Parts: sequence; structure tokens; C-alpha cells
Amino acid sequence: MAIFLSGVKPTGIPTLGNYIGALRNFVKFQNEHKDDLFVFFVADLHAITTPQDPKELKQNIRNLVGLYLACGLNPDNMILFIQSEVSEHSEMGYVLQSVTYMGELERMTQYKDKAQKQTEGIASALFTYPVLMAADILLYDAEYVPVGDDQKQHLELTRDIAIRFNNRYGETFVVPEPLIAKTGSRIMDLQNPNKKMDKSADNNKGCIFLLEPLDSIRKKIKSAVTDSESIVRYDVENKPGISNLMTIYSSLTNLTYQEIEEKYRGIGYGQFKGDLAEIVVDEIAKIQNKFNEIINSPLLDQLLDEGRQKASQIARKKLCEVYKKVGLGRF
Ligand code: AQP
Repeated sequence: MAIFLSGVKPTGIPTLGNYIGALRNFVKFQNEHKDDLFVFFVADLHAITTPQDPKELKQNIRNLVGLYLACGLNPDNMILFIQSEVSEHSEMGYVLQSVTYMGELERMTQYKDKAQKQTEGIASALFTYPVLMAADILLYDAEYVPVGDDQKQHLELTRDIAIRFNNRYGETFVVPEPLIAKTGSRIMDLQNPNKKMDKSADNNKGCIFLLEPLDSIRKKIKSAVTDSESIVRYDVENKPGISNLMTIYSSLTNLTYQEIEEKYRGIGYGQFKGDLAEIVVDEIAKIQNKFNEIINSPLLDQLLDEGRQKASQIARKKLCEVYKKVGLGRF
């Protein structure tokens, strides 16, 4: 049985980028690998690496759990939990800091990007974030980690940490593989197609949120930045706006870029954007309907309680093995 693992930070309402780059793939992999185990969590400890309003954070955690299920995750072969409820994550993170070098963390591009945006000082947790992420993964012996393209560098560091630990203390960790989709692994902001669509972006106009009113979604897609050529053609370098919209189109319809180009040959951007708006709205409306059905159901807490228990059991065993190998305590 293989183990797949991934998480999402509750720093806001997940975006269409999170959906296409991550959540949707979780569901796809789960459907394709019914005999394997899927470990999914709400990465709330990661969320507080940048300032969060406590009330909003609480609400975002709940909403994210609802969205995980509304997007189609199947409780049958899944362990679903909230990261901060399984204390082994922080404990393992600390041990792994002892085999991670400052230079490695200084090279992380996400740290550099996010650090620049902090106006009231940079939390040291933002710097050590990738080590906690390594702990999240290595605690469960996860073989596969489905993520968007922006997490690739963190995954590489996780692999390096696992290999270094194994070399120093003996075979302990499974070295995980990232699973990054060929299309849609980096959905860009609709107003600034050179920047990733971020759920905590300063300007929301270029971001589509999964719980946003459908009309607002239509408007955002119709006013997405494109170019003056008015030819639907995939060319990231010269036409980043339309190429990003084509990526969204392709991800949600499975049409290739060539098929989309043929379909819209001789037709302007207006028709293309109108069609895309309806495709996105159809997909998100289904998620919102399901979300509204389940968000107040006791099933959520039931799943989270069970998830916490199962996750703790696996994580505690791994943590004890690590403490023993490192020589800590009386193990
Ligand atoms: N724009 C994106 N396109 C494709 N995939 C994306 N992911 C995030 N943004 C895009 C993938 O979603 C998963 C969960 O991400 P996360 O919330 O844990 O952290 P993030 O990568 O930092 O995402 P955000 O939305 O940009 O959050 P904020 O604004 O809070 O920093 C990951 O697999 C990620 O790759």
C-alpha cells in the first residue's frame, strides 16, 4: 500500500489555483488508487508563519475541511486531520532542524518572496517553515506528495533532509516523490499573469475563491488581463494572460491547447472568456452546493476526531523511532 500525503494552509479561502494545482488532483489520485492510503491535513501551523486573525483562522480551518470534502475527497481511504492537533509534527520539525542547514533555508524562494511582504518583522517560523513541512511528510512515510509547482523546492529539501538523516542515523525515512501535474501546476493571477494566484494576495481582483459568489467569478474572468492581439494562442512568454486562461480551460475540460486554439480560431477573446467563465462557474457551483450541504454536519468533527487519532498513532511511532536513533531521552 502506497501512502500519498498533502496539505493546504488555511490562510484564506482556497483559490482556483489551489483547486486546479492541488485539491482536484488529490481527488483524482484518490479515485485512481483506491487501495492506497491518503493522508490530508489542514496546515494551520504553517498558516501562522505570517500574521493571522485568530477568529478568521478558526473559520478558515473549518471552511477548508468542508472544501476538502466538497471537492470530492473520499473518507474511506483517507486520514483527515488538523496539523496542530497532532503535536508530533512540531516535535519532529524540531529534530529535523538539527539536520537542516541555514544556507538551505536561505535559498528557499517562497521564504524570500514572503519575507519581503512582511511589514512588522519576519517571524522565524517563516524561515523554518520548510523543515516543518519535511516533518509533515516524513512522519507518515509518504511516498507521494501531490503539490503545485511552487512547492517543488520545498519537496526537494524534504528529500535532502530525509537522505541526510538516513545517512547519519541509519535507514529511517522514506524519500518522497512530488507529484506535480503537467497542466495547471501554477495558475497565475488574472490581473497580473506573471504572479501566482495566491489566496492571501493584497489585491483580490485577480484571484478566484472557491466560496466566492458566482457572478463575481464571471466578472473576474471577463475582466482578466490579456493582450491586444485577440488571437487565442498559447504562448506563455508573449501572451501570459491568455495562456493562463487557456491553462484553466484545459485543466477543467481536458482539451489540449491545440484543440482550444482550433475551437476559437477567428473568434475574439470575448467569446472565449464568456465560455471559460461558465466552465469555471459550473465547476465551482457544484463544490459550493456540496459545501453548503455539509459544512454544519457533525460528520466533519467525527472525521477530524478519527483522523487525529489515526494520524497521532502513526506519527508517535515514527517520532519514537527517530528519538531512539538520535539518542534522545530514555528510548
Ligand atoms: N496558483 C496556484 N496554482 C497551482 N497550485 C497552487 N497551489 C497554491 N497556489 C497555486 C498549490 O496548492 C497547495 C496548497 O497551497 P498552500 O495553501 O499550502 O500554500 P501556497 O502554495 O503558499 O498557496 P497560496 O494559495 O499561495 O497561499 P498563501 O497566499 O497563503 O501563501 C500546494 O500544493 C500549492 O502548491
